[in-house]
Amino acid sequence: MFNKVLIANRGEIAVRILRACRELGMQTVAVFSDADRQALHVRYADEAYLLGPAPSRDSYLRGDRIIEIALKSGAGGIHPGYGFLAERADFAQACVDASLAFIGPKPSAIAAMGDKAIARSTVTRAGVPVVPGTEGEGSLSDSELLALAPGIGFPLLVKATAGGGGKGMREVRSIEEMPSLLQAARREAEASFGDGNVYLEKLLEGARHIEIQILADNHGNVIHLGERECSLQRRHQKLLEESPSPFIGDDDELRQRMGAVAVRAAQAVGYVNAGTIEFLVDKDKNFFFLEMNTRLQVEHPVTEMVTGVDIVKEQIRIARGRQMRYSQADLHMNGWAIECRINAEDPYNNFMPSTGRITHILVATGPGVRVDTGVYPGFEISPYYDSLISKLIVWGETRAEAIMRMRRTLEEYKIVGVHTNIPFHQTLMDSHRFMGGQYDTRFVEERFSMEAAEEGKVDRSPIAAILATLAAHRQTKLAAQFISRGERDTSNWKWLSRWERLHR
Ligand code: MV4
Repeated sequence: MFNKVLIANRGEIAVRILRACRELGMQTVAVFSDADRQALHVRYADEAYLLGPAPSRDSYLRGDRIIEIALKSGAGGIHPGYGFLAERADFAQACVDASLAFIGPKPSAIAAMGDKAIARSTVTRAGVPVVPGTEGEGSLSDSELLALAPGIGFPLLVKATAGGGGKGMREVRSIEEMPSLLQAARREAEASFGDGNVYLEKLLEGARHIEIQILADNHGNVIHLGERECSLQRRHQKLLEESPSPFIGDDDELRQRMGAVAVRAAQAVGYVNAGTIEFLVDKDKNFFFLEMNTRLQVEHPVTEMVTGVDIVKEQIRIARGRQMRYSQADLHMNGWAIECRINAEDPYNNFMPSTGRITHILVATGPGVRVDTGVYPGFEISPYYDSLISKLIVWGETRAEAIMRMRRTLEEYKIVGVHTNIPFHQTLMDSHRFMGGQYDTRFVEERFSMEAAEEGKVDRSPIAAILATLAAHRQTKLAAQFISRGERDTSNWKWLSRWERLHR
């Protein structure tokens, strides 16, 4: 059994995992790239080793080097976090071959769920409902797909079997446009995954994207931790998640049915450790399996806030062969949690990534607030990795309290030096459809605009003056005190009355 963990990741998730290790009394090993010499995860760990140059393929994707470092440092377990090597069956196998515990599922479960066509047929055999589409595990030619399409019906989606997250996906509205869209999907899948294989699914329009967190140990126990609502996305990047889902709300019967189905899907591949089953839920509350993510997810904190379970600690215990500390009967969802992903990007300029040095941060704190971050003042945001700089998570007794708290927290949070999408989240918090929980997967792209925020926009010149002062005093710690609260209408009274009107 291991007492030392290597964290094969960076940024906020590496810090999150380091904290769990520390609380469990375990020793930690960090790895880092040239671009991350000054990173927080390096400072937090007991030991840290350089992997190589900044590009991921030369650093965080170097499974061979990471295993070598684990063996050299005496780490007995490797936590992959999310992204990078987290869902690579070959890496999980290489860990096992080196007698290292991969803190995640078995390689066979990663592989079975990694091929979306195999995942569909495997869970179907276990009685899990899937969206109508092509069946079986083999690859189908264009002519076979064209012959099957009318039976499925239009509109439909062409999806990459190696895909997930929307890459290599094409919407097809008629048989005429299908041949060229099949080619486009195959080309994109080939370029992204080195595998051009595709399958078909009927397109479900206006559906919600809701996922169920599960945990499974090596003793045959599998439990679910309720759902997360993930419909607020832009170009397949999630921006905000909440738990419970406002669509499921107090329909505990639906929650338990979806949870039981998620448990069955996990059992179908002999799943162990933390995982997530994604569902599409239509307006009549019919739900369909989409795919399983065989990793810890970015948005796991909202589930932690409402269930009280520390998912990362539980992952480590499970990997050490222990029994889970919870049974299904122990788990209850308490209150409401919302997570805003704070990205270094400009919401006023088509969400363009923003790089540069963070000069000042005023962190939001206070009751019911959690901030998971990998940055600090002085840290340089490089273009090499994703733009997530922190996650702002709030808890409230009710959804209304959580939204009020998120508004307050977004007001408090100041990051100077790079653009962030904080104004996007503030606009979202003011949106009537968000307040009412009435949104689906197309909301951000089709019905939401930053213009609404621009409308009542005030003269920003005082802020410019303050920032100029800040720049002049950047050497002094005092300068941070000058960051103003901004001229936004910060009164909650107007907002409260809106809320009440909406719920009359
Ligand atoms: C779908 C779908 C509708 N019908 N499948 C997107 C990423 C991947 N996890 C699966 N995804 C979807 N699959 C069927 N049969 C809707 C989505 C979807 C989506 C689609 C377009 C734009 C944004 C979206 C956000 C979430 C899910």
